[in-house]
Amino acid sequence: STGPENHKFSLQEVLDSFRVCLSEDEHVSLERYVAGWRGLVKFMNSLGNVFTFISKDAVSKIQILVNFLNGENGSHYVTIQSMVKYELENGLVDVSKRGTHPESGCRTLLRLHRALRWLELFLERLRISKEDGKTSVMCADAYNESLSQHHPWVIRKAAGMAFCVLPGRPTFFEVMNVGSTEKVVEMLGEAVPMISKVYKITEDLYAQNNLLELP
Ligand code: 1Q0
Repeated sequence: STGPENHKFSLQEVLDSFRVCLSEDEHVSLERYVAGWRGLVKFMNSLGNVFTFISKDAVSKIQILVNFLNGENGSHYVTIQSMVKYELENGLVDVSKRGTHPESGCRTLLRLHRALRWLELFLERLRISKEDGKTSVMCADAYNESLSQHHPWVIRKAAGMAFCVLPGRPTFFEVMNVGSTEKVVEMLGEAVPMISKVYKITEDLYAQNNLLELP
């Protein structure tokens, strides 16, 4: 078989999950979105133990969403759009302060959504970087421009420390398992706009429903 378990992990496949999670009418498949995140976590863990504190939180968020998908109301969780509609119409979201629904699908996905913006910014920096580019700087800049605004000081501090021990650009490109530098750059050139599109659709949906500050 040619299942993903049976060949060496490639970032290309992971980023493809974000491509195929969009339907023609711009609905976002939750299952595929989650699959994309699973792959990213796998990639992250292959970078070393220091990064598991970061991936742990992503893993638990993924699990919350998988439980909804596999639960008795799973049919309402097929797309991000249907999830938002279902949870809002049924009062399943804590909208202003944490209460009876501290782990709604909407607030859980929002955390991953914010992290997706970091990924978009980071990958774009990586794409345009020169041979001597520092991944730690690219990563930190992308983080400061996005996700950090939602994190308390102590997490920002810990993230900053993790960035410092990131492997260099050559190792990164190698772990991605896409091929030559030119191939990587080409792959990123296709992947980044895809991620950006998924991000934008989710952002607009959340903005329309006043969900961007969910506790
Ligand atoms: C490769 C280096 C990765 C650097 C990623 C930046 C992440 C910053 C630090 C995140 C710390 C997470 C600790 C927990 C935070 C939570 O408090 C927070 C809010 O949740 P809650 O329930 O408390 O309200 N959670 C989050 O903000 C979610 C954060 C998830 C971050 C997951 C990032 C995983 C990214 C993996 C992609 C790595 C692959 C890069 C591929 C590059 C290809 C060359």
